[in-house]
Amino acid sequence: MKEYSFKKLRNLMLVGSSGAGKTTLAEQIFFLTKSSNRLGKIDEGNTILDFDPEETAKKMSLGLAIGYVNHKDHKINLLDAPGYPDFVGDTVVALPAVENAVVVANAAGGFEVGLELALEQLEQHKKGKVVLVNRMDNEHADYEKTLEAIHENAGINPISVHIPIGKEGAFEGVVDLIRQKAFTAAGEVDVPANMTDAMEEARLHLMEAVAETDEELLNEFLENMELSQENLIRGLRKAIANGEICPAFVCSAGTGVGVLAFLQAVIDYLPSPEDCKVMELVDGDKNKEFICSPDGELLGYIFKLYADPSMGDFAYVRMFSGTLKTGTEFYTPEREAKDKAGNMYFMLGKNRHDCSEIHAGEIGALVKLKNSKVMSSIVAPNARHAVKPVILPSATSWQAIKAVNQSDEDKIGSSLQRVIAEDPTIRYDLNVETHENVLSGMGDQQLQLVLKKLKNRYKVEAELKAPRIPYKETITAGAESQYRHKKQSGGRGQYGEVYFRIKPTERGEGFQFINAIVGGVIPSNFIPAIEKGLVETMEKGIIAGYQVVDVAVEVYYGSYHDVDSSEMAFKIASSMALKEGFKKCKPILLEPIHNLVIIVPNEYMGDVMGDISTRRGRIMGMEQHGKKQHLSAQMPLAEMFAYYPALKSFTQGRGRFTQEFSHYERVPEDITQKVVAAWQDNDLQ
Ligand SMILES: Nc1nc2c(ncn2[C@@H]2O[C@H](COP(=O)(O)OP(=O)(O)O)[C@@H](O)[C@H]2O)c(=O)[nH]1
Ligand SMILES: [Mg+2]
Repeated sequence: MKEYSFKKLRNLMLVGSSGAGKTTLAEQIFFLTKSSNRLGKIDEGNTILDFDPEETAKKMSLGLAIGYVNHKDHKINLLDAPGYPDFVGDTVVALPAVENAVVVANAAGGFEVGLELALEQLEQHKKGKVVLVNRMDNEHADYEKTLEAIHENAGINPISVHIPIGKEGAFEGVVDLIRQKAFTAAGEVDVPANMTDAMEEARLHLMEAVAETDEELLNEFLENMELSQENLIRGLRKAIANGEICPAFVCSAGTGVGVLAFLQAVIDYLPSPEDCKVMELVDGDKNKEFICSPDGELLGYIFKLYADPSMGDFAYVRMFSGTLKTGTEFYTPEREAKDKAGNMYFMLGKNRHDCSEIHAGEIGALVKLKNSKVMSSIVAPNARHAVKPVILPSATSWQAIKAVNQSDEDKIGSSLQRVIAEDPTIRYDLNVETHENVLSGMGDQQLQLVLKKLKNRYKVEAELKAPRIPYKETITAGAESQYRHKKQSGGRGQYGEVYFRIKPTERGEGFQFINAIVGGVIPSNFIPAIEKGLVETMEKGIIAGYQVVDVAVEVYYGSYHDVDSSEMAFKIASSMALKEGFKKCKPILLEPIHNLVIIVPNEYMGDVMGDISTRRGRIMGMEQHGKKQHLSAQMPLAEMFAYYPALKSFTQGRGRFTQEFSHYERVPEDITQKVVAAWQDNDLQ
């Protein structure tokens, strides 16, 4: 297996709207570089990267796929990220694995939602950012307009390095502004005469942009009104690697025009692992610098898990430093565990090519890891540092999940764990208050896909339904209560009597138990049973079946019987006294309130704000960010379960939000009555 030096490697991730042509582009790259001898088509369901049955059925990518090509003595690894917003987690998690994010934009698509989302994800990405305008052969394709839309809406200013020759059906090549050559079906040729003015103008613009990133270059430019070819290339490479210039290219993945020219630019101008070998790692709560080198200390990162039903889990790994060999032992700090590399592969979609080593700078896959999961770092056995953790987006969709057939209930948990291990934005938790298993994630498509994978891979049928709200019960007034539990007919009797003072506590204090028994009216060995009776009753709920919180109960008097008293008798008395007393204490329900930050383009603000108030939400503040508002709001969880589809529908898909739990608050009277009535009608009692 050939070992590539850092300078001969390029790692790219294709991001952008679903339908922009990322998978088609990868396919065309495989074909043009002869990695594959047939051009796969999305519409025919035979591409190398969209191989999952769900993907070929839907004709769209649902998960990150990887491939690579050998081209002109270089190896180019390609990560194809799904563009649909529900699957954004794959992009976020895999970004640390590449030096370059290639934003693929549809030349005929305007400023698409998925494009906007991809650009948002890249805001944090300090490394190379590239725009590739695709589908230039489509009707209404417009290169300049597409770049302008990106500039206007996202505040990124893409600078052309290639410009198109012709458009739509007549798109036949690109002019390379640096080489001052054209690339067409005939290969590298002279620039057509009618393009020379456009080339000169665009080349000057490119020089100016490069000059602005470096003082020496700026002086040279101001003096000569141009840069030497050598300084232009050196300056451009550095500016791209530092994220100071976002270069723009143009192609048609469908026809292949411009694709090889783009690959040439990838080799010539885009950063390699050599340009990014200084990494910042975390070590405990400190940051530390780490220099990657092919023969240095081990450092890698698992950016994707693919659960193959027959082969087991494939962990896609990016090595930054050192060499991973079959048998290499390593440590994964995120899991605080050791692991060992077994068989390893270079992946081209679902096709795998055995390899015995994955070198620094490379991307490959491992199978049968014991402890490592997605987002695990791979470090030397005695090291404790880790790749900087990514920040996952918070959930926007929730569904309760249960097996269709009761008999699958046991199996569902383990199968689900395997399916969702592929996507760290999905969580599966037992809600102890509502006794439901809740699946949360980034959207309905994503959660539906979980069901399909469960069925196809593990033969488990599950269904989703709206989750119950984890209300809590509490009181607003104090009261006294008393209960005597007495059964003295036949056999051994039962006897216990308690007197309680019940009162509300501050919000969030939970449960307070006060033992104020004096003079042994209740022997001290029964006191724990009284407390236990309270705790168990409060767990089960009293008025609507939800946990009771923020209540103090003082036991101040009672009586016992020498023979008939028992722990059980006192527990029952305690439970009954609480139930009776609680109802006198003006009980209410509390509901979870979440903090939301809603991001919407200005033009939708009116609708979004109106909707928030119909959902019993409160607006807490707003901030202008470019052409968007960041709206802070609080909203009851009950209203949030269905919020994302609604927000998308009246913002043309452009609204987004993040959320986190804030606090519990009183439920309005009318809703409380409904919840209480529903519980009383129900067999949950
Ligand atoms: N005419 C034309 N169609 C394209 C081009 N690139 C992709 N397509 C089509 O656009 C659709 C979506 O492409 P796909 O590669 O799945 O987009 P992705 O979601 O970004 O991966 C498919 O029907 C492709 O055949 C292109 O350059 N020209
Ligand atoms: Mg795709």
